[in-house]
Parts: sequence; structure tokens; C-alpha cells
Amino acid sequence: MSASADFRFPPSFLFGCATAAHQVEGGTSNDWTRWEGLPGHIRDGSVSGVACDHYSRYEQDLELLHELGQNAYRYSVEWSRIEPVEGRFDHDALRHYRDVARKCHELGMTPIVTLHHFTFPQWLADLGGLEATSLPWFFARFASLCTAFFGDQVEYWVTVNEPVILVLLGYLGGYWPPGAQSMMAARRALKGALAMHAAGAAAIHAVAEETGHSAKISIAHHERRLLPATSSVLDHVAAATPDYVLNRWFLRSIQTGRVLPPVGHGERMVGLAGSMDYLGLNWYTNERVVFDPRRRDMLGVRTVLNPDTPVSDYGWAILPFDLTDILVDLWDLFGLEIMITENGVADSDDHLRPDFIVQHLRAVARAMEGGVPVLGYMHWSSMDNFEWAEGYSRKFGLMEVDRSTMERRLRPSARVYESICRTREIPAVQARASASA
Ligand code: GCO
Repeated sequence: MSASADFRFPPSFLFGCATAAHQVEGGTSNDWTRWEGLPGHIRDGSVSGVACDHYSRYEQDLELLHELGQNAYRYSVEWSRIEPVEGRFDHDALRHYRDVARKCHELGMTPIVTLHHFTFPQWLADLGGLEATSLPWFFARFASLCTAFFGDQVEYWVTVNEPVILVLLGYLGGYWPPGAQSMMAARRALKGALAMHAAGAAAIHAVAEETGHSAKISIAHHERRLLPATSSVLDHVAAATPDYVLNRWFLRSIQTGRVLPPVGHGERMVGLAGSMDYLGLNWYTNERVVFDPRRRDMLGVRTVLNPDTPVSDYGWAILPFDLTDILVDLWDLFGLEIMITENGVADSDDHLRPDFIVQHLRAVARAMEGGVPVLGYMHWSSMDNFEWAEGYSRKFGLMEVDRSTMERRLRPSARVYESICRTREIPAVQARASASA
């Protein structure tokens, strides 16, 4: 099934890019900053450092994205800037994030604001991060403050970015801070992330209601289906639990208002029911997996690549058709409007990205034609940035950044995306890269 040739994205559809504070701003000081400083944690030995200096260059960056025809921008606020010491708030930082939202409006761009994108202020990490019993309270206070300060500028909120990924990599796999490798810690952290989201959502809703503003809330849900690679019963059985934990447990818990097994026993959690108004979806790839009991960090499965599928520089399979099914399934299951809060590809020479964008937006169009309400598409990312444990080695940007001069250079894919943003149509002829793919 292909989207019809005359498909047009509606005028209200949001086309933008997504970034996260620690990855682009520069000069952040949080649990990641400490982690990066310790040997062996970052693949290329880099530290986030000045990153893309986006904190001081956000105006020019937004103007550039606006010139590229984009009408939305997803960014995150850095908690450690706003509350560097527990209970002490930095008004300059709050003003900064309000100014970013204001700049978006000035350019006719809709801001989408993430409150937590992987980093904790060091004081909170020291208290246990996702395992800290007081985390929901701290997060609610932080969320209230942000909503009170710039809630008049922001309608779309993301409470927590990819909570399950954060837990799997930080509390089970030990690849990210706090570097834990414990099933018990991971269970506590999953429950903590759920409570954090619930408390944050309640706080945003409460302040928005008090001040008479509309606030729509979601997490940024990372979907990455784990499909059995063979017909073996063992692989089918082995894939089921990790697939559920990764892709459904968090959303189902929100939907039911209960902490579902295998983390809880179905007990109710205050504030959880009704804490999502739309569904933010981060999607990159799906995985084919086989049973492998040694991979405790992956809950007992290991990925196998299909040699016929093209892959990104990260080794992630490029599977645009899957996106239509995912959108249809998520709409069927949760009945919430969907915002694609991230989708992109690590591709340093831009030979994949032009076609990647075209094909993925075509998959979105197919889902929309089938009746799925998709609000927008945020490409990850506007510019190359600090890719967590991979350092600066992965290039996700529509723009390349010369890190010695901070010059931004457009890649050809930026123009391909621009033409879709402007015409709201998907080109009939495939983009340049498809010939070689
Ligand atoms: C994530 C994050 C982003 C990443 C992006 C590319 O999914 O890990 O939300 O911070 O940089 O997804 O891996």
C-alpha cells in the first residue's frame, strides 16, 4: 500500500526537528558530565563540552530551521541549570527557556518542550536518580515552576524522554549513568520513572488549569519492536517479555493507571490515569532477536541483522514500512493523537538520509490516509550532536557542525526535508540517495 500521489499534509501538521539540552547546548553540568569524565564510558573518548553551543546560538539556529520551512521545534530544558542546587532556582535559566519558546512563536514555530531528557542534576543523582524516593516530589516542583514560568508559551509537553531506554541502559546494562547492572535496581527505576511522569503531568495540568492555558502532555515513548528472528518457539517465547517491557509496559500502565507486572502487581498509582493527552513517539528501527541468556542487559535476547536490510552508521536497520504499522497499532491500542517526537538516521555522509526522510514521511502519510491522527514529525536532529555513550561519533544532523568554528553546514537532506515542509507533499520521484540504496 502506498500513500496516494495527491496526499498533502494538512496545514496544521507540524514539521520540525528535535534536540536535547545536554546534547546540543554546551556547558551543562549534571550526572552525565561526571560520567563522561570517567575513562571508558564514551566510545570515542569525547566529552559533551561546548557541544554545539546552542545555548548561546539558539536564535540563529531557530532562524535557520525557520528558513528551512519548519514550523515546530522540540527542545528540552536542562534541570541542572534551573535547579543547580536542591531548592535553589536560577531565574536566568528559566528566562532562557522562556525566550526559546518566545523565539519559536516569533518565527511561527510551535515549541514542544521536554522536561527530562536523560540527565539529572548531580544532587538528585546523588540521592538515587530514578530510584530516589523523593523524585516524584522534586520533579513535580520543577514541572510546576516551568509551567508557571513559561506555560503560557507552551502547549505540548513531554514529561520524560524514553524512560524505559534510560532504565535499560543506566540501571540494567550499566552503559549510562548511574552504571547499575541490577534487575532489582531496574525494577525500582522503572517504577520511579512512572511515578515521576505521573507527578510531573499532574503538576503541569494543575498549573495550566489555574492559569487558564491549554497543556497537552505525553512521554516520548521509544518504540523498538523485538521480533523473533526464527520460527523457533524458544525465540518467540524469549522475545515476548523484553518486547512487552520495552514497548508496552509503560504506556499500558499509564492507560490503566496501575503499575503493571512485571514491575508491580497492578496496584494503582496516584495521578497516573489520565496523565497522557497525546502520544509522543520516538521511532528509529525494529530488531530481530534470538534467545541469548547471556544478554541480561537485553532481558535474554540478542539482535541479529538481516543481511538484506540497509543499515545506518549505527548498524540500525532502515525499515520505513514498519512505521505505518506502528502508527496504526498505537492508535488502535491507545486512541491518542500521535506526535512523532523523534525519527532519524546516523549517516555521516548523508547518502541515506534524503531517502530515509522521504520514505518515513511516506509511511506517515499512509497511516494518516488510513485514519490515524498524526500531529507532526520532529526529525532527529537539526544538527550533529553529542550522542551519549557514542560521543560525537554518530552523525544524526540535517546540518553538520564544525566543532572548531561552530559553523553549521547544511547537508543535502536538509533541502529534501525543506521541500516537503514547504509543499506538504512527498516527492513522487525518490530522493537522490535511493538509487544507491
Ligand atoms: C534517544 C534520544 C536521543 C538520541 C537519538 C539518537 O533516543 O536515545 O531521545 O537523545 O540522541 O535517539 O539515538
